[in-house]
Amino acid sequence: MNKQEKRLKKEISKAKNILILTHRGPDIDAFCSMLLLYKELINIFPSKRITMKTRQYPTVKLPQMENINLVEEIDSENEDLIICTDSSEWELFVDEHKDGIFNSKVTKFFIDHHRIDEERDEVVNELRSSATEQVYVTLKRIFEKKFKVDEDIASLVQYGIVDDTGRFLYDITTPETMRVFAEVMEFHRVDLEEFAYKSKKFPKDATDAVVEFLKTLKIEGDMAYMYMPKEIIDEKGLSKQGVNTAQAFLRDSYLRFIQGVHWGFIVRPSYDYVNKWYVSFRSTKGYQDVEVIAKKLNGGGHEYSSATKITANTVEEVVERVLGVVNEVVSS
Ligand SMILES: [Mn+2]
Repeated sequence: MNKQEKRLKKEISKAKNILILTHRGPDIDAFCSMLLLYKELINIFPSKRITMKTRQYPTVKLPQMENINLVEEIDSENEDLIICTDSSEWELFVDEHKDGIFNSKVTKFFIDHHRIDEERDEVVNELRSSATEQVYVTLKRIFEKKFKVDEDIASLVQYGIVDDTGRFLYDITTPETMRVFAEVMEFHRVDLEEFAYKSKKFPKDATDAVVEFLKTLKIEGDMAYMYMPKEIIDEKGLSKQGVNTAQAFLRDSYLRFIQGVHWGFIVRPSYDYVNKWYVSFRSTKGYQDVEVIAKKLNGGGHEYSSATKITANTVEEVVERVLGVVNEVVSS
Protein backbone atom coordinates (compact mmCIF):
# COMPACT_ATOMS: atom_id res chain seq x y z
CA MET A 1 0.00 0.00 0.00
CA ASN A 2 1.45 3.39 -0.93
CA LYS A 3 0.88 6.53 1.15
CA GLN A 4 -2.03 7.71 -1.00
CA GLU A 5 -3.78 4.37 -0.54
CA LYS A 6 -3.20 4.49 3.22
CA ARG A 7 -4.86 7.90 3.32
CA LEU A 8 -7.71 6.74 1.12
CA LYS A 9 -8.28 3.74 3.37
CA LYS A 10 -8.45 5.98 6.44
CA GLU A 11 -10.85 8.40 4.76
CA ILE A 12 -13.16 5.67 3.51
CA SER A 13 -13.26 3.99 6.92
CA LYS A 14 -14.06 7.31 8.59
CA ALA A 15 -16.69 8.51 6.09
CA LYS A 16 -20.39 7.90 6.54
CA ASN A 17 -21.61 9.45 3.36
CA ILE A 18 -19.48 8.95 0.26
CA LEU A 19 -20.12 10.57 -3.11
CA ILE A 20 -18.56 8.93 -6.16
CA LEU A 21 -18.13 10.91 -9.38
CA THR A 22 -16.57 10.30 -12.74
CA HIS A 23 -15.44 12.81 -15.34
CA ARG A 24 -17.90 14.60 -17.62
CA GLY A 25 -18.52 13.03 -21.01
CA PRO A 26 -17.78 9.65 -19.44
CA ASP A 27 -16.38 6.82 -21.55
CA ILE A 28 -16.75 3.13 -20.67
CA ASP A 29 -13.72 3.15 -18.35
CA ALA A 30 -15.05 6.19 -16.52
CA PHE A 31 -18.40 4.48 -15.91
CA CYS A 32 -16.84 1.10 -15.08
CA SER A 33 -14.36 2.54 -12.57
CA MET A 34 -17.15 4.46 -10.84
CA LEU A 35 -19.57 1.50 -10.80
CA LEU A 36 -16.82 -0.86 -9.64
CA LEU A 37 -15.88 1.43 -6.77
CA TYR A 38 -19.55 1.76 -5.83
CA LYS A 39 -20.25 -1.98 -5.87
CA GLU A 40 -17.16 -2.90 -3.88
CA LEU A 41 -17.79 -0.22 -1.24
CA ILE A 42 -21.45 -1.26 -0.91
CA ASN A 43 -20.32 -4.87 -0.47
CA ILE A 44 -17.76 -4.02 2.21
CA PHE A 45 -19.69 -1.25 3.98
CA PRO A 46 -23.41 -1.98 3.72
CA SER A 47 -24.23 0.62 6.38
CA LYS A 48 -22.49 3.57 4.72
CA ARG A 49 -24.41 5.82 2.42
CA ILE A 50 -22.75 5.66 -1.00
CA THR A 51 -24.01 7.67 -3.94
CA MET A 52 -23.04 8.00 -7.60
CA LYS A 53 -24.02 11.05 -9.61
CA THR A 54 -23.70 11.61 -13.35
CA ARG A 55 -25.39 13.66 -16.03
CA GLN A 56 -25.92 10.78 -18.44
CA TYR A 57 -26.28 7.01 -18.49
CA PRO A 58 -23.85 4.76 -20.33
CA THR A 59 -24.95 3.87 -23.87
CA VAL A 60 -24.41 0.17 -23.17
CA LYS A 61 -25.85 -1.86 -20.35
CA LEU A 62 -23.43 -2.02 -17.42
CA PRO A 63 -23.92 -3.76 -14.06
CA GLN A 64 -25.09 -1.43 -11.27
CA MET A 65 -25.99 1.41 -13.63
CA GLU A 66 -29.53 1.36 -12.22
CA ASN A 67 -28.03 2.80 -9.02
CA ILE A 68 -26.69 5.91 -10.74
CA ASN A 69 -28.35 9.16 -9.71
CA LEU A 70 -28.96 11.08 -12.89
CA VAL A 71 -28.72 14.81 -12.11
CA GLU A 72 -28.50 18.10 -13.98
CA GLU A 73 -26.46 19.81 -11.32
CA ILE A 74 -24.28 18.40 -8.58
CA ASP A 75 -24.92 20.09 -5.26
CA SER A 76 -23.49 19.35 -1.82
CA GLU A 77 -25.60 16.86 0.09
CA ASN A 78 -23.95 16.09 3.44
CA GLU A 79 -21.27 13.92 1.86
CA ASP A 80 -18.10 13.71 3.95
CA LEU A 81 -15.88 12.22 1.25
CA ILE A 82 -15.82 12.58 -2.54
CA ILE A 83 -14.00 10.02 -4.68
CA CYS A 84 -13.52 10.82 -8.37
CA THR A 85 -12.42 8.30 -11.00
CA ASP A 86 -10.57 8.46 -14.34
CA SER A 87 -9.11 11.96 -14.02
CA SER A 88 -7.39 13.92 -11.29
CA GLU A 89 -8.61 17.40 -12.20
CA TRP A 90 -11.61 18.53 -10.16
CA GLU A 91 -12.67 20.83 -13.02
CA LEU A 92 -13.25 17.80 -15.25
CA PHE A 93 -15.88 16.47 -12.83
CA VAL A 94 -17.80 19.56 -11.89
CA ASP A 95 -18.68 22.86 -13.44
CA GLU A 96 -17.79 26.06 -11.68
CA HIS A 97 -20.94 27.82 -12.86
CA LYS A 98 -23.47 25.01 -12.64
CA ASP A 99 -22.54 22.77 -9.75
CA GLY A 100 -23.04 23.90 -6.17
CA ILE A 101 -20.47 21.37 -5.02
CA PHE A 102 -17.66 23.05 -6.98
CA ASN A 103 -16.33 24.98 -3.97
CA SER A 104 -16.99 22.21 -1.45
CA LYS A 105 -14.28 21.81 1.20
CA VAL A 106 -15.03 18.11 1.68
CA THR A 107 -12.04 15.75 1.33
CA LYS A 108 -11.57 14.67 -2.28
CA PHE A 109 -9.73 11.70 -3.68
CA PHE A 110 -8.94 10.83 -7.27
CA ILE A 111 -8.28 7.38 -8.70
CA ASP A 112 -6.73 7.90 -12.10
CA HIS A 113 -4.37 6.46 -14.70
CA HIS A 114 -3.46 9.43 -16.91
CA ARG A 115 0.07 10.80 -16.92
CA ILE A 116 0.50 13.61 -14.41
CA ASP A 117 3.40 15.93 -13.77
CA GLU A 118 3.62 15.62 -10.00
CA GLU A 119 2.62 13.23 -7.29
CA ARG A 120 -0.27 14.45 -5.14
CA ASP A 121 -1.40 13.16 -1.76
CA GLU A 122 -5.00 12.83 -2.87
CA VAL A 123 -4.33 11.07 -6.17
CA VAL A 124 -3.98 7.30 -6.47
CA ASN A 125 -2.33 6.69 -9.84
CA GLU A 126 0.13 3.99 -10.86
CA LEU A 127 -0.27 4.76 -14.58
CA ARG A 128 -2.26 1.59 -15.14
CA SER A 129 -4.18 0.55 -18.25
CA SER A 130 -7.42 2.03 -17.03
CA ALA A 131 -9.02 3.69 -14.03
CA THR A 132 -10.96 0.45 -13.67
CA GLU A 133 -7.75 -1.55 -13.19
CA GLN A 134 -6.50 1.00 -10.64
CA VAL A 135 -9.74 0.90 -8.64
CA TYR A 136 -9.64 -2.91 -8.57
CA VAL A 137 -5.99 -3.16 -7.49
CA THR A 138 -6.25 -0.38 -4.92
CA LEU A 139 -9.40 -1.69 -3.25
CA LYS A 140 -7.96 -5.19 -3.15
CA ARG A 141 -4.81 -3.89 -1.46
CA ILE A 142 -6.66 -1.63 0.96
CA PHE A 143 -9.34 -4.04 2.12
CA GLU A 144 -7.46 -7.35 1.76
CA LYS A 145 -9.67 -10.16 3.07
CA LYS A 146 -12.81 -8.05 3.05
CA PHE A 147 -12.40 -7.50 -0.68
CA LYS A 148 -14.50 -9.89 -2.72
CA VAL A 149 -15.11 -10.44 -6.41
CA ASP A 150 -18.70 -10.96 -7.50
CA GLU A 151 -20.27 -11.21 -10.94
CA ASP A 152 -20.83 -7.45 -11.27
CA ILE A 153 -17.28 -6.68 -10.23
CA ALA A 154 -15.82 -9.28 -12.59
CA SER A 155 -17.87 -7.89 -15.48
CA LEU A 156 -17.03 -4.24 -14.82
CA VAL A 157 -13.30 -4.99 -14.67
CA GLN A 158 -13.41 -6.80 -18.01
CA TYR A 159 -15.45 -4.09 -19.77
CA GLY A 160 -13.34 -1.22 -18.40
CA ILE A 161 -9.99 -2.79 -19.28
CA VAL A 162 -11.02 -4.00 -22.72
CA ASP A 163 -12.39 -0.60 -23.67
CA ASP A 164 -9.50 1.56 -22.47
CA THR A 165 -6.80 -0.74 -23.88
CA GLY A 166 -8.51 -1.09 -27.28
CA ARG A 167 -8.77 -4.83 -26.67
CA PHE A 168 -5.24 -5.04 -25.16
CA LEU A 169 -3.73 -3.30 -28.18
CA TYR A 170 -2.25 -0.22 -26.57
CA ASP A 171 1.06 0.04 -24.71
CA ILE A 172 -0.71 0.78 -21.44
CA THR A 173 -1.55 -2.93 -21.26
CA THR A 174 0.91 -4.59 -18.87
CA PRO A 175 1.36 -8.16 -17.63
CA GLU A 176 -0.37 -6.92 -14.46
CA THR A 177 -3.36 -5.82 -16.57
CA MET A 178 -3.54 -9.34 -17.99
CA ARG A 179 -3.27 -10.87 -14.51
CA VAL A 180 -6.07 -8.71 -13.14
CA PHE A 181 -8.17 -9.57 -16.17
CA ALA A 182 -7.46 -13.30 -15.86
CA GLU A 183 -8.30 -13.22 -12.17
CA VAL A 184 -11.81 -11.84 -12.68
CA MET A 185 -12.41 -13.79 -15.88
CA GLU A 186 -11.85 -16.99 -13.94
CA PHE A 187 -14.67 -15.95 -11.65
CA HIS A 188 -17.10 -14.88 -14.35
CA ARG A 189 -16.53 -14.45 -18.08
CA VAL A 190 -18.43 -11.75 -19.99
CA ASP A 191 -19.34 -11.99 -23.66
CA LEU A 192 -16.86 -9.48 -25.03
CA GLU A 193 -17.85 -9.93 -28.64
CA GLU A 194 -21.43 -8.99 -27.82
CA PHE A 195 -20.29 -6.09 -25.66
CA ALA A 196 -18.01 -4.72 -28.39
CA TYR A 197 -20.82 -5.02 -30.94
CA LYS A 198 -23.35 -3.25 -28.73
CA SER A 199 -20.98 -0.51 -27.67
CA LYS A 200 -20.15 0.24 -31.32
CA LYS A 201 -23.79 0.74 -32.39
CA PHE A 202 -24.57 4.27 -33.56
CA PRO A 203 -27.72 6.28 -34.25
CA LYS A 204 -28.82 6.60 -37.88
CA ASP A 205 -28.26 10.34 -38.06
CA ALA A 206 -24.57 9.87 -37.22
CA THR A 207 -24.15 9.10 -40.93
CA ASP A 208 -25.11 12.67 -41.90
CA ALA A 209 -22.61 13.98 -39.35
CA VAL A 210 -19.88 11.68 -40.71
CA VAL A 211 -20.50 13.08 -44.21
CA GLU A 212 -20.25 16.68 -42.94
CA PHE A 213 -17.07 16.00 -40.98
CA LEU A 214 -15.48 14.34 -44.03
CA LYS A 215 -16.24 17.38 -46.20
CA THR A 216 -13.76 19.33 -44.04
CA LEU A 217 -11.00 16.70 -44.13
CA LYS A 218 -7.55 18.18 -44.75
CA ILE A 219 -4.28 16.31 -44.98
CA GLU A 220 -1.03 18.12 -44.28
CA GLY A 221 2.06 15.92 -44.43
CA ASP A 222 1.39 12.94 -42.20
CA MET A 223 -1.35 14.76 -40.25
CA ALA A 224 -5.07 14.87 -40.99
CA TYR A 225 -7.82 16.96 -39.43
CA MET A 226 -11.58 17.46 -39.58
CA TYR A 227 -14.07 19.75 -37.94
CA MET A 228 -17.77 20.51 -37.58
CA PRO A 229 -18.96 24.11 -38.03
CA LYS A 230 -21.93 25.17 -35.88
CA GLU A 231 -23.84 26.49 -38.93
CA ILE A 232 -23.82 23.00 -40.44
CA ILE A 233 -25.31 21.50 -37.29
CA ASP A 234 -28.20 23.97 -37.47
CA GLU A 235 -28.58 23.73 -41.23
CA LYS A 236 -28.69 19.93 -41.27
CA GLY A 237 -30.42 19.59 -37.91
CA LEU A 238 -27.77 17.22 -36.57
CA SER A 239 -28.36 15.85 -33.09
CA LYS A 240 -25.81 16.00 -30.29
CA GLN A 241 -25.65 12.22 -30.19
CA GLY A 242 -25.21 12.04 -33.96
CA VAL A 243 -22.34 14.54 -34.01
CA ASN A 244 -20.61 13.01 -31.00
CA THR A 245 -20.88 9.49 -32.36
CA ALA A 246 -19.59 10.55 -35.78
CA GLN A 247 -16.71 12.35 -34.11
CA ALA A 248 -15.80 9.29 -32.02
CA PHE A 249 -16.00 7.00 -35.04
CA LEU A 250 -13.84 9.19 -37.30
CA ARG A 251 -11.41 9.89 -34.47
CA ASP A 252 -10.85 6.24 -33.58
CA SER A 253 -11.36 4.38 -36.86
CA TYR A 254 -10.59 6.78 -39.70
CA LEU A 255 -8.35 9.78 -39.00
CA ARG A 256 -4.96 8.08 -38.71
CA PHE A 257 -5.79 5.15 -41.00
CA ILE A 258 -5.67 7.15 -44.20
CA GLN A 259 -2.66 5.96 -46.24
CA GLY A 260 0.31 8.24 -45.46
CA VAL A 261 -1.35 9.74 -42.37
CA HIS A 262 -0.20 8.79 -38.87
CA TRP A 263 -1.86 11.31 -36.62
CA GLY A 264 -4.29 14.19 -36.49
CA PHE A 265 -7.15 15.88 -34.72
CA ILE A 266 -10.87 16.43 -34.95
CA VAL A 267 -12.92 19.37 -33.63
CA ARG A 268 -16.56 19.38 -32.53
CA PRO A 269 -18.61 22.01 -30.74
CA SER A 270 -19.70 21.56 -27.15
CA TYR A 271 -23.46 21.35 -26.91
CA ASP A 272 -23.43 22.46 -23.30
CA TYR A 273 -21.47 25.66 -23.57
CA VAL A 274 -21.63 28.47 -26.08
CA ASN A 275 -18.38 29.01 -27.99
CA LYS A 276 -16.60 26.02 -26.47
CA TRP A 277 -15.03 23.41 -28.73
CA TYR A 278 -13.54 20.02 -28.05
CA VAL A 279 -10.36 19.06 -29.88
CA SER A 280 -9.31 15.39 -29.84
CA PHE A 281 -5.89 14.23 -30.99
CA ARG A 282 -4.93 10.73 -32.04
CA SER A 283 -1.52 9.41 -33.03
CA THR A 284 0.40 6.25 -33.81
CA LYS A 285 3.41 4.73 -32.10
CA GLY A 286 6.64 6.21 -33.40
CA TYR A 287 5.00 9.39 -34.69
CA GLN A 288 3.88 12.69 -33.13
CA ASP A 289 3.46 12.80 -29.34
CA VAL A 290 0.06 14.53 -29.21
CA GLU A 291 0.07 15.01 -25.46
CA VAL A 292 2.69 17.73 -25.98
CA ILE A 293 0.33 19.59 -28.32
CA ALA A 294 -2.72 19.18 -26.08
CA LYS A 295 -0.75 20.44 -23.10
CA LYS A 296 0.28 23.60 -24.93
CA LEU A 297 -3.44 24.19 -25.46
CA ASN A 298 -4.17 23.62 -21.75
CA GLY A 299 -5.36 20.07 -22.27
CA GLY A 300 -3.82 16.70 -21.56
CA GLY A 301 -3.98 12.95 -21.99
CA HIS A 302 -1.61 10.36 -23.34
CA GLU A 303 1.13 10.26 -25.98
CA TYR A 304 -1.21 8.81 -28.65
CA SER A 305 -4.52 10.11 -27.40
CA SER A 306 -5.12 13.54 -25.95
CA ALA A 307 -7.69 16.31 -25.92
CA THR A 308 -8.41 19.90 -25.00
CA LYS A 309 -11.23 22.45 -24.82
CA ILE A 310 -10.95 25.77 -26.63
CA THR A 311 -13.15 28.85 -26.37
CA ALA A 312 -13.65 30.65 -29.70
CA ASN A 313 -16.40 32.20 -31.81
CA THR A 314 -15.92 30.00 -34.85
CA VAL A 315 -14.48 26.58 -35.57
CA GLU A 316 -12.09 28.15 -38.09
CA GLU A 317 -10.58 30.13 -35.23
CA VAL A 318 -10.11 26.91 -33.24
CA VAL A 319 -8.47 25.12 -36.17
CA GLU A 320 -6.15 28.07 -36.70
CA ARG A 321 -5.09 28.07 -33.07
CA VAL A 322 -4.46 24.32 -33.06
CA LEU A 323 -2.48 24.50 -36.32
CA GLY A 324 -0.39 27.30 -34.82
CA VAL A 325 0.67 25.06 -31.94
CA VAL A 326 1.09 22.07 -34.26
CA ASN A 327 3.53 24.01 -36.43
CA GLU A 328 5.40 25.23 -33.38
CA VAL A 329 5.76 21.71 -31.94
CA VAL A 330 6.46 19.89 -35.20
CA SER A 331 9.14 22.29 -36.39
CA SER A 332 11.01 22.40 -33.06
MN1 LIG B 1 -9.69 5.85 -18.63
